[in-house]
Amino acid sequence: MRLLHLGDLHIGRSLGDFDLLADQRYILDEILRVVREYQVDGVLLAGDIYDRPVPSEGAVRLLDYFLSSLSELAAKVFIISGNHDSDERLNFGSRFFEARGIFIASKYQGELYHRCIDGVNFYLLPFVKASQVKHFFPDERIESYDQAVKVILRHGGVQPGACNVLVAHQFVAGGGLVPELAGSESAAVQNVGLVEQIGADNFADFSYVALGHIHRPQQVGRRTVRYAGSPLKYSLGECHDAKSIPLVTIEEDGSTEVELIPLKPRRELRHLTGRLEQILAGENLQDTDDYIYVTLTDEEPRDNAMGIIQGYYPNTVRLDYRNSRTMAMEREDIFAASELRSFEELAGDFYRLVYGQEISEEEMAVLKEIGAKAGVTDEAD
Ligand SMILES: [Mn+2]
Repeated sequence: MRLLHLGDLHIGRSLGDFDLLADQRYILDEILRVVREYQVDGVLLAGDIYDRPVPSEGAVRLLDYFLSSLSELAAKVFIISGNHDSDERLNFGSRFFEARGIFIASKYQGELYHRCIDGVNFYLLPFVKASQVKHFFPDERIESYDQAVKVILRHGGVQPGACNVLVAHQFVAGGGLVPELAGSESAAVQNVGLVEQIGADNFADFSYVALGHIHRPQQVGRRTVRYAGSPLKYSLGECHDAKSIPLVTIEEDGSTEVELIPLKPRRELRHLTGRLEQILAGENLQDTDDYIYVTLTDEEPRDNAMGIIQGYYPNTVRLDYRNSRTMAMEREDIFAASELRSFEELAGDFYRLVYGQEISEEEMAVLKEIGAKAGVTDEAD
């Protein structure tokens, strides 16, 4: 059986002020081409289907187009919800869609979703938090996400030695290694704590584990436990990443091959650094339709720099400066002299840095109260 693993489509996402729907339509057409060319039997969608719980009309239309096209190609589709999806909305029509080979598990309700198709067991685990799972197993000790997933799998009826595939949307760390983030994941993912991490050791009984949540394509521990990554670059941090989708071939004995199919976007995402004249010099102008982040190294701010650059690169997303002034600001670590400064001064500096204005007396009072409770202010404060 041949499966294609996709994660984190985030349909409806934008890049700065630019709507990415046309780029997403393009990349989904590329994926449909792969499905056709390799005669893919099933497509695994590992959560964060939409970018938002309430997707735009255009986003709904695009997912409708993608699912209808997959159905016409007779590919089965397995969908779970991610933390960006609304479980109720994604569940719409799921009982009808099943008759057409589209399987949706958007909400964990005490039982691991399981379907056996052509001898392969598909287990679909939508995004879960420990607190949600606890509710179904009052007698089990569930304090971390790892314990939650262990309990779900233990009660899930997974048969060791059978041909098992799991689709999940969680933060999985393998053998002490934490996955590399792409930078476009939500803040909650970027600040994930130990409590939210799940060990890859949970997956010993699975031939393949299709993960979503992290946007950089990578394996976790072994080759057959993977994050597909988002199919498009959704942040500057990804501009040097190579996007791909895993094509997974599972033999009857459960042995698994993974081949990464490279994805080419409609427009690349690039980062240009230099003085305004260098960036716009004729010999440097190329692929002007790409999405561009610009870092100007000019010492003085340039009038209407964004407007000028967009005259050449209409899809310029963002502009910032890197010169002796910005570097001096970076060097000036406000905590460097923290020993010599009061809590009030440090808090005031931090507030100014983040909000660009002075902290109010009320806010300072609240901060000092919290500081005192946490034991970071001295008695005099
Ligand atoms: Mn995501």
